[in-house]
Amino acid sequence: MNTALIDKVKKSFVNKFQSEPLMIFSPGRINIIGEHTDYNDGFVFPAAVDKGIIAAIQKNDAKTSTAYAIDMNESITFELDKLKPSSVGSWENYVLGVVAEIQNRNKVIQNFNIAFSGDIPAGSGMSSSAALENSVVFGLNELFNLGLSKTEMILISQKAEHNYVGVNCGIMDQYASMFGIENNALLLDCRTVEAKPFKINFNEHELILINTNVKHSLSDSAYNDRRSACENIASLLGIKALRDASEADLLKIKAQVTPENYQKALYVIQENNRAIQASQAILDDDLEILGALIYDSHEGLSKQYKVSCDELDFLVQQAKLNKQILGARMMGGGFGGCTINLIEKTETASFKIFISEAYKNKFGTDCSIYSVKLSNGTHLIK
Ligand code: GAF
Repeated sequence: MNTALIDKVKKSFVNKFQSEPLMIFSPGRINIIGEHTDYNDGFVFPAAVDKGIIAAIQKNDAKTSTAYAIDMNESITFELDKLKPSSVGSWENYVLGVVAEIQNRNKVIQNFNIAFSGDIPAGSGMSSSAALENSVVFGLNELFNLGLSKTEMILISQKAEHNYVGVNCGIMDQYASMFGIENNALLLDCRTVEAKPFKINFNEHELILINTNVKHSLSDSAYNDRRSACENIASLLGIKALRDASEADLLKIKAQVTPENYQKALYVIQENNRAIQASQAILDDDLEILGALIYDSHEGLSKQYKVSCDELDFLVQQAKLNKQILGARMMGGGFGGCTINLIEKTETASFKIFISEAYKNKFGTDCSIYSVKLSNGTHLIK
């Protein structure tokens, strides 16, 4: 864990609030495969990583609560019985939304202070937002002995995202961040909200992330639009969610939907199958197949689901030209953020140099490259 970051957050909290806080680590996540399947009740294959949010939290005796975003040097003070969403796009909604959703469940909290910082870049597609939400709900659960289970906590985080942030997200990010297991990825069934852990050791290969460092606007509304398109097609099919449909079912209603929405639903059905096939490939130790599924996932996200962008497509095209990279795809909601790459370890150093230069030449800006370790979920730092 990032001990320098823990020290920084603790010191900032003590300086600002003059009390000893509880310290929480809440990780970001990667996702091996299964993108935009979670809100279709499907399968996803994420893992918590060793980067995330560090939060310091403690009760106070004041009549208000304060949240301090250390990196932005911004704080907000609010009254617990007068909560409302802040402006769109603001970090404040991740905190306020969680507090409001806890109270909506008739759980009683008193005033508190929280300070936080993180080491995942916002917009990288590694879900700093779910990490922050989980750190708040986890911290408040500890402070006020709310007796919430981890599953209740992630449902609160998700509702905060829906009602305060305005993104109708699925449950993948909050689940992976809360329930992560060191060295494991989690094959999560988003209908039952239960996961099977898979120990990940790719031997001569590893996963690396390449961040485009772009986040195109409209991504939140495009996300919500896609979710409603999927739900509309599911109701046309008379099923609860697209997870229950086969390609043959979809074909029967082809004439009743636009070609664009047909492709989107087809993508979801295919991606859901790919997530299950990927878990089998990992069990079989067949990284060639896993890699091919990952490339196919990107193709679908880009051409059928249309949530990629030039920068992500470029990174994946370049990866495809390199035989030592078995698979690459965009990760997360899309329109920017990272690609995830399954690469031979001996190739990583030279590919980093190559792709950094190629990306700079093409877009005039830098990409960033990260290695990540698969980590445990949200927990107290002792
Ligand atoms: C975002 C959402 F928050 C997730 O729920 C998921 O839908 C993902 O995009 C796409 O797979 O991270």
